[in-house]
Amino acid sequence: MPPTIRSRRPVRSALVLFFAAAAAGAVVASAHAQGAQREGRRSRTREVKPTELTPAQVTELTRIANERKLNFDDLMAASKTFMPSGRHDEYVCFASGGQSGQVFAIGVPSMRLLRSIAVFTPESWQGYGFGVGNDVLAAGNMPSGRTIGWGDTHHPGLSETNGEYDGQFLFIGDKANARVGVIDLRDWETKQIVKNPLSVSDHGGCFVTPNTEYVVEGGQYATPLGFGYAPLAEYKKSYRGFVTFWKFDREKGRIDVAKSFALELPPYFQDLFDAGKGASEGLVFGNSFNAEMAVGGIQSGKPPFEAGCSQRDTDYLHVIDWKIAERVVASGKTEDLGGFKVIPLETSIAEGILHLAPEPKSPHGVDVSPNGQYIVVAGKLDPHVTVFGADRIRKAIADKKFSGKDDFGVPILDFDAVKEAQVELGLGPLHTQFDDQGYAYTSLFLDSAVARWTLGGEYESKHPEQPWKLVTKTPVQYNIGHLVTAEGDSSSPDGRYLISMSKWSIDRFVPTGPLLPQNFQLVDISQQGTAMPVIFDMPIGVGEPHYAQIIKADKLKSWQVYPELGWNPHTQSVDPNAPKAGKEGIVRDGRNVTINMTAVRSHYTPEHVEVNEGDHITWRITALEQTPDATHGFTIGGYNINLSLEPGEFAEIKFTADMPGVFPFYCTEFCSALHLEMLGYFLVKPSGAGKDAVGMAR
Ligand code: RUQ
Ligand code: CUA
Repeated sequence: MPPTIRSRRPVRSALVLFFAAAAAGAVVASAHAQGAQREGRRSRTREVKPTELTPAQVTELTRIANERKLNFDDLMAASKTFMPSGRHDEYVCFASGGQSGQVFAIGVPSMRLLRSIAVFTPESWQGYGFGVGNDVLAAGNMPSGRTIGWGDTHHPGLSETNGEYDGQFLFIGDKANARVGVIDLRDWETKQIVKNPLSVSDHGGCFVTPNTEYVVEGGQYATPLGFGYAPLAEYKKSYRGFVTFWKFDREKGRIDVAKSFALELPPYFQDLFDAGKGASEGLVFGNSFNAEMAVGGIQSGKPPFEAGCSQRDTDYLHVIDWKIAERVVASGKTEDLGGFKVIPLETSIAEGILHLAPEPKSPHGVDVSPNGQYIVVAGKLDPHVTVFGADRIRKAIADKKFSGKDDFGVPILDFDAVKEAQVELGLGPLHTQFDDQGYAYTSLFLDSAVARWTLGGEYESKHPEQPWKLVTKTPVQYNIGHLVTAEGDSSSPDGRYLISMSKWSIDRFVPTGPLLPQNFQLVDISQQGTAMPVIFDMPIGVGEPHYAQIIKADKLKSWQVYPELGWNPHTQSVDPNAPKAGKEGIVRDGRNVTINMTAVRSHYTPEHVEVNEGDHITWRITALEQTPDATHGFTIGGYNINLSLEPGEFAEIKFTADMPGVFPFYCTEFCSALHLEMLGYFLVKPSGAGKDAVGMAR
C-alpha cells in the first residue's frame, strides 16, 4: 500500500505560517460563536479573540509539536479539524452502518460520531426494539413472518426539494433483506420499514428523485420475483432483476405502499442507481454487472461468479423513464405480485420506459452531475470513467439510435451516440461525487486513492484548458469504497470536504484484534489544483459503512425536546392515552392491567406495580421533562424491556406477565444525582401451576 506523501518541512519555520493561518481562522471562528449566541443557543462557547502568539507561546507550541512529532502539515490538519468544546460542526455526515444495520451521524470537519440511529437492528440505548419500535421492526419481517433481526445498510438518501437536500427525512436501504427504512430528522428516529415484496435482497437503494416523489430501490442478485423457486438451470427464463419506486408521502412522513410500483428487469445484477435531475429529470439510471447472466458453480468446475460475471467487455446501463412508468401504472398496465404493482418487462419495452446502453466492464457507481447533464459510470475493471450525456441519451431514444436489442428485446442505445467522454483515472474506479469548482472525485479501490478530475461540456468554463482530465490523486489508507463530498450529489455541491470511506485500516490505529475498524479519512478539497491533503482519520468500529451524504448542519431542524408532553413519536402528535401528571394509577379490567405512569427527575409514579401471573399488561409512560437532554430510561430487568424516554415522550409497551417474581424497574440513563433512586418494583404474583423465573415448575 502506498504511504501518504507528505512534506516534512522543519517545524520551527513552518510554525510561523501556521500561527498566521490560525489567527485568520480565529476571526472567522469568533464570528461563528457570536452567531451562535444570537440564535440563543445554550452555547458554552468561550469568547474567541484573534490569536496573537507571544514568543513564549510559540516556543511552547513548538516544543509540544516536536515532542508529539507533528510537522507543519499535521498542525494545519489539526487546525482545520479541531473543534473547541461547545462549538458545533458545520456539516453532518449521514453514513450507512453496513452490517450494524444502523445509520451513523458524524460531525464534519471534526469527525466526531454524534450518534447512531437504530434502523434495522434493535438498539437498547435508543430503546428501539425492546418494548417500543417492535412494530416498526416487525413490518420488515419476511412475508412468511420470519423475523429478520438485522440489516446490511448501504445507501442513505436524504430527502430533496428541487434536487437539494431539505433536511427533513433520511432513507436507508438494507441490502441483505431488500428493505427501506424511513427516518424522520426532527427526532432522528426510524418511523417505517418496508419490505420489498419481490425480492430477498437488493442493492441500489436508497436514491430519491429530485422532489422526493419516489425513493428508488434497485435490485441486485436476481431471483424468481416474489420469492418463488426455480432451479439455477432456468436462470434466464425464471430469474429477474427489478427496481422499485416507493412513493413517498411527505405529509405523512411515510412510504405509501399502495401507490408504489416496481419494474421487472432482465436478470443482470443491477447495481447502483441514481435519479436524474436538471437536464435528466424524469430519468433514473442504474448500472449492472452480470450481462453474462453467469450463475457460478465453482463446486462443479464451472467458473466462479467473479470470473463468470466479468467475461464481456461491456455491461448495461439501464435508463428508466419514471414519468412514463407513472402513466403506465395509472392506466393499470401492471401485474399484481403479492399485492404490489409490477410493470412487466414487455410493457416497459413497448411503452419506452426502459433502454439499455453499453457501459465498460463490471461497473460499480453511476452518479449524476449537479446539473444533471452527465452520468458518470465507473468500471471496476476499466481504468476509465465513462461519462454519458443526458441530452445525447434523450436524442438517441427519440431518433431510435440503437445498436441492437438484448436477449429480452430491450433496445440498446448506440454507445457512441450517448457517450460524452471517457477519462482515464487509475485502477478500480468505483464512485464519483462533485464539488462547486467543476471537479469530480472518483474513488479508486485498487489504487487506494481519490482522483480529482475536471468536468467538461457545460462545466468547461471552470477549467477551459483541460476539460475531462485527471488533475491529481491523493493516496488514502486503504481500499476506498464510496467517497462523499459536502452536499456532493445534490444540485449545488459545496465541495470543501471529502470523506474517503476506506474499507481497510491495517496499520492506522491501535490493533483491535483481527477485526479492525474501517477508516473514514477526511480530505480537504477546498483548494484548486493538486493540493488535496488527508487531514483526519476516523476509525469506525461499529460496522462497515458504504455510502454517506453530507448535509449543511443548519438545514437540520432537529427538535431538542418533543413539542408537547405526552408526544407519541410514532404518530408525531400528542397521544390521547398519554398519562398526565396527577392522573397516574393502575387500572384493572379482568386480566387486563393498564399502568399509567409518569417519569420525572427522579422518580416514577407509581413505584409499586403488582399484578398476577398471566395478566396482560399495557404499560404507559409519559416523560414529564421539558429540559433538553433530560432523558430517562426505563427497564424491567428479566422482561427484555428497555426504553429511552426523551423529554416529553410517551411510550406504550404491551406484554404478558408470564414470569412470576419480583422485578425491580429502574431508569437506565444517568439523569440526575438521585438517578439510582429512580426505581420501582414490578411484582408478579404466582398463580397456580406454571414456572417461576428460574424455570422451576411449581
Ligand atoms: S457499495 S463500495 Cu454502494 Cu453497496 Cu460501492
Ligand atoms: Cu431518570 Cu436516571
